[in-house]
Amino acid sequence: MKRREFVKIGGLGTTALIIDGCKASGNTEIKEILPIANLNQTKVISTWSSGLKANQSANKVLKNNGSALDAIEKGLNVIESDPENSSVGIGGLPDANGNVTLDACIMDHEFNCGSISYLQNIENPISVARKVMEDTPHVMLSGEGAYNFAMKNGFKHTNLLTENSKKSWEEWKIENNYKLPAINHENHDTIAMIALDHQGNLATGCTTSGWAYKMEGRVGDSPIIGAGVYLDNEVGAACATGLGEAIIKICGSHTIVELMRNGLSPQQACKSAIERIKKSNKNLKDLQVGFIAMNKEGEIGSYSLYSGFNYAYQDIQRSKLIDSQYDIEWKD
Ligand code: SD4
Repeated sequence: MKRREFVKIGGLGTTALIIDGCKASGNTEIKEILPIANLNQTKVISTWSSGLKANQSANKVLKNNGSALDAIEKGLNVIESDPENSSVGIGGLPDANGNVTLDACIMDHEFNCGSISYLQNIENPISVARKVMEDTPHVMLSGEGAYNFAMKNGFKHTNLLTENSKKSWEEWKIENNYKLPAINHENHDTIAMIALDHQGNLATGCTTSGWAYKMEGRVGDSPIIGAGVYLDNEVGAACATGLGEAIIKICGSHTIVELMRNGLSPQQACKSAIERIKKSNKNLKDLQVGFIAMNKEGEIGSYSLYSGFNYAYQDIQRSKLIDSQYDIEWKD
């Protein structure tokens, strides 16, 4: 890939967002051009197609001059409360013992961050993470402590295991004899989001029930600042989805922000992080990872190890699902 994706095409403040394709061969191709109004407008990106709905809610906040941080919380709340999404909040697939355990984190433009891990029975973990950030001297609360903190702060005890998720778990126990399913190209839909507000501030967050049928106590990348998300308001933000164990090993989101600091576009930085995923994992089979990133100028990018990853883009004019560029074509 030769150059960055965002170019000016006119003298009237009009710009074009060019999302270019990077195939494993290294060929560059222009995939599509989305005209947008100006560089300072608000925008939001989030992982997977469920991001379309989350972006809408985030965009409402941004349109009303709200902060990127509020947009992230409101956007992610929508998916956490949606029982149809099997990787997040209510309806999330449980661990091997049948307990839905949640990981989430949030970060603002001033390096403030909050996180919860192994939280159970709370519908909106991203809001608990925000409370940890704003109302405690800590960054991360976990397990029972996180639950007790949530209860003290007015969150409601909620059963997150829906009939559908319970049924899937029971079938898994019988059919797979407790063998963990791989996080591959199609079986995950954790939501991670980046928003840019009218003040030019970024925020990011991520929320998930993690790897379906994981070992009891397992925590993934999603609540780990630097792995699941990272943000430096002078540079940009990045976040991740996919196999948390692989993302943690390379501090995925932090790596991307540092690469952007060193001059790479969001797209180039995501691609480079996927190269590191390849280098740091001997067995790439059944290991999907996808990154999305946005820099301070509002340029966006994404890259995944395998085909099949997509992300939702929304600005004041349009909402769109974009197929991510990737390294390897998935073949069953
Ligand atoms: C995890 N990264 O717990 C999460 C899973 C994920 O879409 O992203 N699923 O490892």
